[in-house]
Amino acid sequence: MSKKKILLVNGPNLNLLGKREPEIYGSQTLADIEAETGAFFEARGFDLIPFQSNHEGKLIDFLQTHADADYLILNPGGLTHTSVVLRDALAGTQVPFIEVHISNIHARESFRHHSFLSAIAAGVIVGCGVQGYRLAAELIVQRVS
Ligand code: CA2
Repeated sequence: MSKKKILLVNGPNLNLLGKREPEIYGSQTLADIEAETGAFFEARGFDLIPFQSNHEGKLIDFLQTHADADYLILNPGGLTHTSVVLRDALAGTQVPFIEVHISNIHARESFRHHSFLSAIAAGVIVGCGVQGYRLAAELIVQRVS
């Protein structure tokens, strides 16, 4: 049987993790998170494909290219609060996804309180720090096994 294919997608500015604003986003880099999440899935017989872009269209192209994936962990960054086109892409591919936010968006500025994506997410993890990615990974292993 072929391995389950899991995507880890991070949106704009998340390439700066661990390099700026550690009081909000912690000190782990995106490379750390991708390596740890990849090792977690590999140990359980899954393939993880990580991707980050600062460009909305590149994120959409990636999601469409991998529309055969079994599950997606997605931190859309600021696009969470603005992007109808990303929501349309996610609805179109129908890959189930867990939306992850490192910070507690509900405790921040009011413009961060609304997500265009949460209504079509399989789950949402908010405000658990970078550990949110690991929590999403554990949930996915349970759900697709
Ligand atoms: O809390 C989250 O994970 C966010 O998705 C992060 C976005 C923000 O716009 C959302 O409201 C909540 C921002 C990502 C920017 O990431 C940085 C990381 C380190 C330093 C600077 C920015």
